[in-house]
Amino acid sequence: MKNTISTNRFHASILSLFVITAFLFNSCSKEQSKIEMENIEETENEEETQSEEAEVCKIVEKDGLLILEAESFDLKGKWRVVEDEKASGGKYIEYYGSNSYNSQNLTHEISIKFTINGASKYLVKWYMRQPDEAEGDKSNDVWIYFPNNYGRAWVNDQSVVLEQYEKFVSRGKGDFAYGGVLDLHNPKASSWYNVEFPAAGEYSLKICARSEFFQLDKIVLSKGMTNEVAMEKSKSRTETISCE
Ligand SMILES: [Ca+2]
Repeated sequence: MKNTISTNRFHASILSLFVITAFLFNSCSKEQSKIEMENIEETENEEETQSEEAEVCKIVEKDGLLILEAESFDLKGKWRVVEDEKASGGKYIEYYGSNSYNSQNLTHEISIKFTINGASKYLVKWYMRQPDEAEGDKSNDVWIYFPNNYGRAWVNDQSVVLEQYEKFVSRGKGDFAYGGVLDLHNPKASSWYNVEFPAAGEYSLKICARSEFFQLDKIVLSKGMTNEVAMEKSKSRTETISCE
């Protein structure tokens, strides 16, 4: 009889253990399934985010013109965007810091990235403006540089590789004026600004502030046309953005 009770208790214990194990296993499975579902949802969300992030937009050339709106530059220091219906894209940028005539103050260095389709040479011009109250050649220049030395000047009948920031200058009031030449100091020379890209790819342009209250509307890189045609064609054109 005693043995029977013990046996029954033993069976009951085994049964209890089985029920508890089954319950725990079931709970764990549910918890595991929940975690797996959450993981799947997270993965799906990540994939959605990635496909949204996958669209990359680039500033590209169109009809021989690569236009860089000044307001698309990554601004740093005392540069600000100003809205103006006279400006291309309805905006220009203005430098409101101090003059920096002898060297570059990198606090006010700004840059922009763009994409070139193949090896090519461009003429570099801009649309700029001086404030109405600016005297003579005040507020009319910047420091300019294409990183990796793609810029070229023409000095003493020779092509010169531009390895550092150089002064770029022109004049204009009222409407934004097309123009821009290099004002080199060693040796002293004035030159048009060309840039030669060796292959298709992404490049950048850097500008550093030189004169207070200078206003920049857009940069124009042209190829396969005269300067006059580039001026005419670029007047009403804004930058071309390609997203894929
Ligand atoms: Ca503009």
